[in-house]
Amino acid sequence: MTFTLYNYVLSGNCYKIRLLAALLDVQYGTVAVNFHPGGEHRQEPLLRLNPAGTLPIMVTSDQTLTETQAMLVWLAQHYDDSNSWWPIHDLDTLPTVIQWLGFANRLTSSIGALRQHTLLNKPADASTTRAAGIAALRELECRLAEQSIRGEQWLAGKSPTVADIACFPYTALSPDAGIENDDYPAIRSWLHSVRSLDGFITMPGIHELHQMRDPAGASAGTLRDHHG
Ligand SMILES: N[C@@H](CCC(=O)N[C@@H](CS)C(=O)NCC(=O)O)C(=O)O
Repeated sequence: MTFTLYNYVLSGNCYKIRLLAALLDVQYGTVAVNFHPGGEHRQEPLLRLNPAGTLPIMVTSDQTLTETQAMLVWLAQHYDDSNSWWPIHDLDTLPTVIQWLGFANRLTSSIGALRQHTLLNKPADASTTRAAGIAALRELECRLAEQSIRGEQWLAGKSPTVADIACFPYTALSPDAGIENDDYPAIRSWLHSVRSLDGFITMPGIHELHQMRDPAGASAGTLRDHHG
């Protein structure tokens, strides 16, 4: 077995690992954790694996990882022979990748927290997390628009990296938190690029791209194609 993922199907962070594993065609074992309503991640025996009481947890043959972004790097290092997902030899791109891995934590603590508040009634300061989530989306939109002017469609460099996978789930899931992402064209185009990757898998709550409400409201409740 390559690794075991302690997994919750509705967790955006667990999904990052499932997604990159699917893109790299890696087989692995899962342990389903009753995150809600069971709260198993905050009890023994899981607390012994991760004292922080969070998911995902990845157990490999020689280590236990409890930070999602580190797990993405581990996966890419072990299973991406092209070294493009974690461009360890591209010293111009690597710092940018790390920058956006850090940014992914901001998406978790803003949109991720507000989504849990909205869907699972977890405590959160809704107006602060909402403002932080919108600020993060605006920042992401600026970056992706700049990249598009350079003729590049990914967060760092010319091909997708772990940074794109780290930032994808909570951006795509933002409507679950009550933050629409339709109004960000560069983000929409990037979401489409990620969804188009060979081997892409989805998760509940990630909406089909190109399906947007008619802005004029002419045909309320219907969806229309919006190819960008
Ligand atoms: N630092 C962790 C945080 C992950 C995280 O926040 N996970 C959420 C689920 S997506 C969690 O377990 N939250 C604990 C809780 O809400 O009880 C990482 O990035 O891997």
